[in-house]
Amino acid sequence: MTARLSATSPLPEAVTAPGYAPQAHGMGIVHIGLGAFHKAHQAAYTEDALAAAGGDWRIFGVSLRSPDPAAELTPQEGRYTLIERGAEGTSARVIGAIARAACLADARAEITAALADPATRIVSLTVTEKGYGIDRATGGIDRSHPAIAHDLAHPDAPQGVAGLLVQALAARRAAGIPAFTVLCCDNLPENGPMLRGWLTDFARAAAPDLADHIATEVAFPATMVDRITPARTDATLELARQLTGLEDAAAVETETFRQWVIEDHFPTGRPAWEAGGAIFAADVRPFEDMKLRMLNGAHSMLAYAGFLAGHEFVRDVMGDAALARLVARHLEAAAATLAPLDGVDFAAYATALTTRFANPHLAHATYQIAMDGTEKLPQRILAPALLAQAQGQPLDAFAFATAAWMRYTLGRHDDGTAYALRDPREAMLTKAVSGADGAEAVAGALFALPGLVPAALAQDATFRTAVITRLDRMLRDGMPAAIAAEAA
Ligand code: CS2
Repeated sequence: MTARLSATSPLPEAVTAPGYAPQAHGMGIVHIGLGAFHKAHQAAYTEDALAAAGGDWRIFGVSLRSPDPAAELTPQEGRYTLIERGAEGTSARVIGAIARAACLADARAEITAALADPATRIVSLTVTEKGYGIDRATGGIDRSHPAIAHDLAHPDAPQGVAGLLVQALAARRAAGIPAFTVLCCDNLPENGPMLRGWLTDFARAAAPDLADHIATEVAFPATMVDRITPARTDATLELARQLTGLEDAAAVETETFRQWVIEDHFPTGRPAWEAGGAIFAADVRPFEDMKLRMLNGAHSMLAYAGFLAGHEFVRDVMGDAALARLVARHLEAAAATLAPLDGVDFAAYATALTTRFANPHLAHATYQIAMDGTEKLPQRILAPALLAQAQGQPLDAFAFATAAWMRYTLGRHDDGTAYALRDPREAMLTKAVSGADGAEAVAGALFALPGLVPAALAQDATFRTAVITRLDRMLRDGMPAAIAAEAA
């Protein structure tokens, strides 16, 4: 029987072990959202920071709902194999930065205590766009979000990010302990300031005394995070077994590329993340815009079009010449909406993205990226479309991406096979399009949904026509033909 990975496992020479003694370092970060992306990104940077500069910065990884991450990591004393895959080959390292892992439902008292502990100086977050409960129209809380509704009603037993943070910040303030820094690592525009406004709004409703403290004294540095990390599959675990000779239930596969741009505002200190290549910038927004509109925007477009054209993985999309041309067109259109950024060549960034998307070793499912469209479209597709419209630039790429998403909301392939939308607003979408017959009716129903497509686009005849014409082609001729016509 193969032995299970642990802190004392001997590792083959080709596998990199932690370059420091993990147990000699205390915890300084509570991370909420213990998924593959955190393990491939922030934990890897923290690993490099610990090896280069030390400090009590190990991570307490928390999942809000799923017991799986802790069940996988705990028997391995937090260790896991990070498999990095690029054209240049595959390499593996064992990460020691996660000291402890727990699920809120099983370890509430311990998690609450860690959040209130003076040793915890940073609370970082990767709960995905839909995890917070942000009303995008106002930037405040969405009271219909299940976690927000629950936490307002049960402030002493919160289940969501807002309730946990406010409870912990209140306890720290009452005990005279400085607030931790809140570090949002999700793909949201201006994620730091956005989170500050949102949490302040929650506090106004749940703990009014705390609202000013959050608005003015708690640090919310903005970040741009990037590393393409597909969901783990059995193949990942098998690869980890081959590379390490060990059983590892928590292994993660990712690309070799990684990027992290962070606003350097950490009043209670931070790890030396620059040791891992993190860039500290005074203004993260231009990097965030570039990444959201180019990488994530192209990702969403190719996910809807690719999934409906029968491409399972992003690398298959890049092997479809017509669709690859549309990816290039999308990247160019998105880049045209950006203000120039010193030292960054958007054309070179676009070329690098096409190489990353084509990575033959990454099985990144189009269906995975297609998830949660209503949470992703605003910053990825609709915001740049608005800018392109205002600047008199062509809208074709954005109209095609919007039409592909609309086609996806119908929940069935051209041959009638059904699939789940996997969107927090699935019920609303399904209701809107049910009974809508033809492109004009479907687009009309989706354009009319509250709080999704900005009025300036939804009511613009040029954009509407551009979307409807494309959706009509997708519905009549099928996605492959629509792609071919678009790329011609
Ligand atoms: C993807 C992102 O699933 C998605 O929506 O666009 O997860 C993407 O892979 C990352 O942002 C890359 O850094």
